[in-house]
Amino acid sequence: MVEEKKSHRIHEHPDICLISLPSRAHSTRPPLGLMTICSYLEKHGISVELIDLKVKDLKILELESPKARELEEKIIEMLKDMRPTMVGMGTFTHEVDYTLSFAKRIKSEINTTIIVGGQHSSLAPEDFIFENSPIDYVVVGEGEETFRELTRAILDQKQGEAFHSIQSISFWEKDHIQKTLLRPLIEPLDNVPMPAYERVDMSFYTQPNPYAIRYFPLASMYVFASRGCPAHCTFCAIPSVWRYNETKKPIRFRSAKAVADEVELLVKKYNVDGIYFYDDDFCVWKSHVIDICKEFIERKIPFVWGAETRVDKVDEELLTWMQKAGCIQIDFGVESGSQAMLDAVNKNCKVEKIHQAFEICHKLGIRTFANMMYNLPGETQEDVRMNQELIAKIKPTTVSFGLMTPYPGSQIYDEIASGKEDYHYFKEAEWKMPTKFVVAKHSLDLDKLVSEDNIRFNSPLQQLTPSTSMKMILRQMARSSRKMDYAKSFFTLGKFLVFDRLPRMIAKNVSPYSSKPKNKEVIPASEITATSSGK
Ligand code: B12
Ligand code: SF4
Repeated sequence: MVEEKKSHRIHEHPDICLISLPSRAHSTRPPLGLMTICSYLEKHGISVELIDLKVKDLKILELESPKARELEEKIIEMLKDMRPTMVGMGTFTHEVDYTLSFAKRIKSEINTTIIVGGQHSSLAPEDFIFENSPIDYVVVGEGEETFRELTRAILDQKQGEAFHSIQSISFWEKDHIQKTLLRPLIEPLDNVPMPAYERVDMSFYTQPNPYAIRYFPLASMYVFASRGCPAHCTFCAIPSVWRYNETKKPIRFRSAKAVADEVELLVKKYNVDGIYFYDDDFCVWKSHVIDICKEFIERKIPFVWGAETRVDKVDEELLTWMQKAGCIQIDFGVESGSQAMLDAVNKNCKVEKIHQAFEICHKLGIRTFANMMYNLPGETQEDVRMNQELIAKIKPTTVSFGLMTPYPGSQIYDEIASGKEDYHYFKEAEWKMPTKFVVAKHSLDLDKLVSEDNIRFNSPLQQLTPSTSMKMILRQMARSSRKMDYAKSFFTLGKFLVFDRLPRMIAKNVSPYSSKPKNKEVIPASEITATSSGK
């Protein structure tokens, strides 16, 4: 079951070993943060290994499960063999306890310096840095440059004061946590190299899967063309993620050339047919998006792509360029059909804009994905009705209803959650909405509402409706070198639909939030219906 990445070890005793946690072993999305750090450090002469074990299973790995333990053992064995000077890990909020206990284990098995970075540690370094913590340093915010300086100082065996001058780190000193000044964000963004694709199992990540360009199993990869988002939706943690740094610049862009170079590499070297632009909002800067499209068209790169954006960021001119350049699907963060709810979460967008964006996409034949949310602050039954009415009118190819979950880093979390004692609520495998996170005013059963609306407004026929996008996808598959992979993946997907999805639809249980039978492996919510809050 445990699949080791195919690439051979490059360094005997690397300066640093980056570890992707076992909870991500099933994920078909690569650890882009770790991969980018890996290329950045290597570019600056620091030797890096990356452990990213995979399991060929669409089901989530619970951190305490035997399979996750098996992976953990394997990682420990690899570390013992490798003996790196430092170990680095990234963490999500629900992984705090696990990261601490895993770090303790690593410390006792191989005495090494342990560094964590990523979303949660940037938000609350004190969760990792305390007296006798197994974690030595936290890297706050954007990791590349800070990590480079930190590892260099450790390798050069610098002491005490030297660490005070490294910006954006936290560590324990005598009897308190020391937090250094925050550093500016990296500019221009092209100074950050491409992720180290050669260090992960690309045959695993590029196998056709229906989660990138959603619900069409293409051999795909994820690419970022920018970092950040200028909006301030109150349920979203993204604005905080890149603002941990001193230059609180809301968004930075890669050049059109750098984006096209990365896409070209993925298409030519890894036979990828689809790219999903994982930017928080791909269309913030219209003329830049058009430049990117022109670059794709001029280079005649044979691929199709999808991206996430807001309804108020697109118009017919932009969408026409995007389609010409291969865009087949747009994921919109619609959230709600009620103006009052959009205002309540500071979406800063008018309902009319939703109608306009979907009309243009329909006119051009571009597939659409609408992310909708229930459980918005003060939501009434009338708001619920308005959501349903909106979806019936705008007719997206796919709609995903989710429940607003207030993640740390979001404004709503600050208003209603208490801190550490709430972290376990974010465990992906449990998906139980605690009463304290219910901010809707009505007393409808939220699990049931989400389940029923996901069934009611999604039909397989919608997916197969002929459109320009559909033609483009089929043409891409026809010219692909992966035809056999596609045949196999349709069979696997068919099996999943018949034996898993269909029975759950009949049982009216496609809500990621409804209780799951114990001891049964669970398909991750992010894989079934990507909630808007997980954007
Ligand atoms: C891709 C993605 C995922 C992928 C992760 C794939 C993977 N293998 O890593 C998937 C789909 C699995 C995922 C799942 C979830 N995600 Co997510 N995800 C993202 C997304 C869109 C992009 C992350 C990314 O690749 N960024 C690009 C890289 C370059 O940036 P980065 O990862 O942040 O890394 C940088 C720094 O953080 C730091 N860094 C990161 N790791 C490390 C490690 C070390 C040692 C160091 C020094 C530095 C460092 O340096 C990196 C380079 O600068 C972000 C939004 C965003 N724009 O960041 C949300 C985001 C990170 N996700 C979020 C959430 C909430 C989740 C889920 C909990 C949602 C859910 N309910 O399912 C789950 C958690 C699942 C799990 N078991 O881990 C939140 C985090 C909020 C929080 N407070 O924790 C975000 C911010 C989105 C949001 N809603 O606000 N996610
Ligand atoms: S929900 Fe989307 S638009 Fe709003 S802040 Fe988050 S990423 Fe930006």
